[in-house]
Amino acid sequence: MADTSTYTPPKVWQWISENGGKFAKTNRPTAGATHEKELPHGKHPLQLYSLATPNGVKVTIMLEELLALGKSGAEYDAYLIKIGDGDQFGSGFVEINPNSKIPAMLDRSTSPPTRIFESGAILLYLAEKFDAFVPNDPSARAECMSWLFWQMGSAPYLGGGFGHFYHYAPEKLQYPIDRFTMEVKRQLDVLDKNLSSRRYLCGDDYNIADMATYAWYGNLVLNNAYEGAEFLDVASYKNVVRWATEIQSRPAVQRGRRVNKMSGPEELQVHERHDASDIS
Ligand SMILES: N[C@@H](CCC(=O)N[C@@H](CS)C(=O)NCC(=O)O)C(=O)O
Repeated sequence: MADTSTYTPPKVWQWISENGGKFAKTNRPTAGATHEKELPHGKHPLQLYSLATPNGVKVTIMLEELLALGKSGAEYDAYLIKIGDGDQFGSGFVEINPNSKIPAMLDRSTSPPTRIFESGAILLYLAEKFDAFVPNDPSARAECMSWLFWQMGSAPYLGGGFGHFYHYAPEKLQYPIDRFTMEVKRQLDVLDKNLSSRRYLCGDDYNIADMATYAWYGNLVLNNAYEGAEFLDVASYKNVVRWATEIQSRPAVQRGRRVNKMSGPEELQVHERHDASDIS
């Protein structure tokens, strides 16, 4: 039986800043900087300001894959943005991402420097800049863009929907848990059916759509995100598990997952990255 507790919305919504939820200290209904704070810069062309969440690791995986291909222009400095402490609302960060979310990047090899926010936009910017991990043929590129944008549109149902209500919310409510579990299982089935006849999301070649989707759905089926593996029966999506296992075994993926990491085994955490030797 569905949860029947009800809430009658007031005429005009009011912000209750301390609602006890996990993100109560950082979530707010307004945009813009809350404090002055300049961002640091290192010596490399690319400056990344991020954290090793699924949206963050997409970009560090791509940078490590580019470096593994020998693209030395992809050398980068990665700085930690502690979103739990509100670093995303500092004035320097808001200048490069007015949306106050990680990841954000600054390319200082252009004049003036180019700012890029939104993980999908960063992946595409890097793929185009280095002519790698995105197909050039128009039809193949369209397929890659379709899966990349599928990921960008779908993952908020997984993280903001399922993850939030199943794992983080202060109360377990059946209606939103059912709603988002059904959607996430449908998404896993979309991936599983596509991967039943393809090695990677778009066919034989690994590209930015795989990196982006692995960071969310690969992590979900292999690493038990939101402690939801059993609840979602992730093992039954066998093609997704096979695809994610192959991607996770790539050395560049292993390295990318460690950059800006603040949780898990301490020996795997690389809070800032300025040189290949930082990820030993
Ligand atoms: N669509 C954005 C989403 C980025 C996003 O939601 N980032 C989260 C961490 S995964 C964040 O910075 N949250 C901090 C906040 O909401 O204040 C992207 O893909 O870059």
